[in-house]
Amino acid sequence: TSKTTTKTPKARLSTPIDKSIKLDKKIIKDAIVRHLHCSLGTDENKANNHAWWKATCAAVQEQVLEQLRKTQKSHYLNDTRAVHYFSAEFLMGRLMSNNLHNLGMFEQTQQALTELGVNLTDIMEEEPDMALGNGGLGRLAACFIDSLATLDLPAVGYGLHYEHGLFRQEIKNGEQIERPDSWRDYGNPWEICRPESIQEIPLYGYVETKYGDNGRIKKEWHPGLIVKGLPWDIPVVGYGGKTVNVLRLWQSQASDYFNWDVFNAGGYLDAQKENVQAETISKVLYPNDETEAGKELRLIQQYFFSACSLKDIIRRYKRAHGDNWSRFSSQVVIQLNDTHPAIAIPELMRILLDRAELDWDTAWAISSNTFAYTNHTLLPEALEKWPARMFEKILPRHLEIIYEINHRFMLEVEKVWPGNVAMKQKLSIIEEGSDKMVRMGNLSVVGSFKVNGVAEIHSALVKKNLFPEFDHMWPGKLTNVTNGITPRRWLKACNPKLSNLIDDKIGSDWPLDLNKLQELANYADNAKFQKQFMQIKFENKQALAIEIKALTGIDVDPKAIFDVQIKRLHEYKRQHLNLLHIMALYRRLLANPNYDMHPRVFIFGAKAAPGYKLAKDIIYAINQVATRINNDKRVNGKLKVVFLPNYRVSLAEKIIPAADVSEQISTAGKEASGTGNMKLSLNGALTIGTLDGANIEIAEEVGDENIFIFGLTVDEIDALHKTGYNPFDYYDNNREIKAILDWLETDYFTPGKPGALASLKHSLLEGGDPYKVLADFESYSAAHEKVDAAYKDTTRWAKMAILNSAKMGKFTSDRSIKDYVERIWKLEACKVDE
Ligand code: IMP
Ligand code: B1N
Repeated sequence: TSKTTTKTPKARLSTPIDKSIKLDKKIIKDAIVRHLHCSLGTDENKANNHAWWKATCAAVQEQVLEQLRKTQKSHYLNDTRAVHYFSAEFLMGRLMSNNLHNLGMFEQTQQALTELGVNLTDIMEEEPDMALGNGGLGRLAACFIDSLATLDLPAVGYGLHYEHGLFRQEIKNGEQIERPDSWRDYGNPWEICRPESIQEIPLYGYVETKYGDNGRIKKEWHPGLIVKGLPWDIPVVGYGGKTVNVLRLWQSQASDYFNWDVFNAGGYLDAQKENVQAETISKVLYPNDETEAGKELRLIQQYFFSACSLKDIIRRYKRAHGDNWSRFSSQVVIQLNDTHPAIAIPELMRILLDRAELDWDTAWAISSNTFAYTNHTLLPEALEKWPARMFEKILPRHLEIIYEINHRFMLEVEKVWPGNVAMKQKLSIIEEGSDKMVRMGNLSVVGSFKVNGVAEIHSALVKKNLFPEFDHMWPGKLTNVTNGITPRRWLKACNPKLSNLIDDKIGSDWPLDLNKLQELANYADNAKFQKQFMQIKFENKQALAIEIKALTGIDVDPKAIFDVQIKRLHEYKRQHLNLLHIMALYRRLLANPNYDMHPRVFIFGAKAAPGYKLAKDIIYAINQVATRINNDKRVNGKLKVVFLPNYRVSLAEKIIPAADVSEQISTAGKEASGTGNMKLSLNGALTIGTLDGANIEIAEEVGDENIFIFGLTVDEIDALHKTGYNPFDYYDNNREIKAILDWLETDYFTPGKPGALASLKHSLLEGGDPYKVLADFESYSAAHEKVDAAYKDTTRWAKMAILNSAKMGKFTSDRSIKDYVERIWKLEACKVDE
């Protein structure tokens, strides 16, 4: 089933790096020293790594800002249509290495620093990760803005300037502890504060109904609180260093506006309370990946950044087009990254109706041609619903507008299904019940001109299961754009040795045209190339082994198979399936010391949402099992288990180049796409995975012989539901499963604390095993035996690994962005002049 074709792009590729902007190392060296002296007030002798890092950032930022200025001028003069990517999360990670590579000045900077007696790799470790996201959804946004700039597309990312990003994870006695992330404690050299573009955002209050002279009803919202939105701009450097777009993140601040009365009446402290409330809005990122907490502050965050961003867009539009709204939706497209910014739909309607005083139909035509919506999950607990009462309190005018949108939508439903009350209940934006709820997914579909899922199978399930009636009402509105990753960060920057080998073999333009990697397939059987490829993998494993030792004290052998599962901890991702299999291997080794297996190191990285009990129990279980196995001489070094604390983008960049095996083992139908799967395969790891999300498309690209697929399919799981799934069938009939689950109840892994791991067993038996872990266990175990056999055949493994790298062309985020441009955004590239 291997296929290699990919459509020709519509958006033009940037020209390869222009030599003229490559700076020579003397200039870079002078700039770094100048910043050390003049910006940081230190010198070459006194400076520590942190100061060197800051001075180097400042030197790089000079180049970045020059290109930013040129880009903005060019977009302004050409009055370009632009995409505005609205996302509550941008998981940027570190920017130094990326910016240096994209500007084409990595080597020169490295040399300049070497001459100054400084190691670039060391000082890059000083940069805190910009962790303003939970996982895949936030990192996807970061890859997308990289590709947008690389393809010279006019684009702005809009989001929240959280003071604290995703919590820092510590492991104490095997358990996760959350610590605040303070990424800006010593300042962020990449961001620029723009007080000249502050916005004011109303909240709470009531709506007054007035009658205009023409007898028309006018609505006026009298807010109870106004907060300020202060924008911070992070330059986004495209590969080749020509286009530099911005990521604009909003910080909330108290507005002195409303508090004067209280203040003058002697209520200084009361006035301060409101300040605290206003400044709380952008304080902290909600750490729940794929579960909705339903908290008031979260809705306020969503409205705050959506409203600031819309005002910013409208200000820019009006500068070019005045009060003429007719061209708005041809100049502006807004992509909603899941429903988190969906409140922007009624907000734009409010501005058009109450401020611009347009009639409903005109306003709706503009609004519904402006928004497009990406769905990222089918999990019911992640589908956002807000109590109408909460809405009424915080955003009373928006609730009125939503009711009106729904009323008109219900008339459409009546036309398609006359007299069908059940259908109206099902499709309504308002869920009826004792507590009325606003369904943000339904609002997003009704208010957008396109809706997309993030991998073929996911988009098919969105059509078939989540929104089938919408697909019937508006054929063609629902579509697919398969996710992608930026090969600049996820191969060129994070795996320099492999990148150099690839450059030598096929030339250096693959970062802009990832299908070129296909040429590596010609060397898949070449013994010399295999040796070079596997030698680099080995050296990357040596480097990771040193990191593992430093972080956990555990010794691992780089000759073992490095088998990694790195992703948020969630039952549907089934880290516990991996753990049960590890326990099975351990048991087999204890029963038979000669059990034939190549030594394996299982490596985990995962954060659990702080309130997700079972997820935290699984982290604890992994750590306890790890401790027992790692200290058991009887396994004879054949088995090691490592849990790396505080998994984040910068740690991923170290693990991925060193991985042999990539665990992508979600229950079929649950992982919308996955993007870690693409990163690992691109770096030559072989996937053991289910037919879920983008794994299916990865299998299509690499061919069935170069991937280890196991487990139930979506259809088989549906069938199992119909016949009735009973996990006890597996417990009673499979002696290995029974022994492992019973083992969890003893104190074997938790000395003195029997039952400390019992919650896991209970969720898999009495709990009904909602994610079919036991049903897939045997097939998973069999697939691992195939992995072992394949690894022992070093030639075969090398060939498979090379072919994985070679066949990942489809999964560049440049292709995803080109798909968005063609199917949804209809944008044109805009070259930046010299
Ligand atoms: P923003 O519009 O708030 O993002 O601020 C930057 C803006 O400055 C650009 O988007 C342009 O609209 C504007 N700008 C940049 N260069 C020029 C110029 O040469 N003439 C007029 N406006 C410019
Ligand atoms: O989005 C990624 C996909 O590759 C993953 O498969 C998918 O799980 C992930 C609420 C989410 N879906 N939904 C979320 C995150 C935070 C939150 O508060 C939902 N994340 C995904 C990119 O498409």
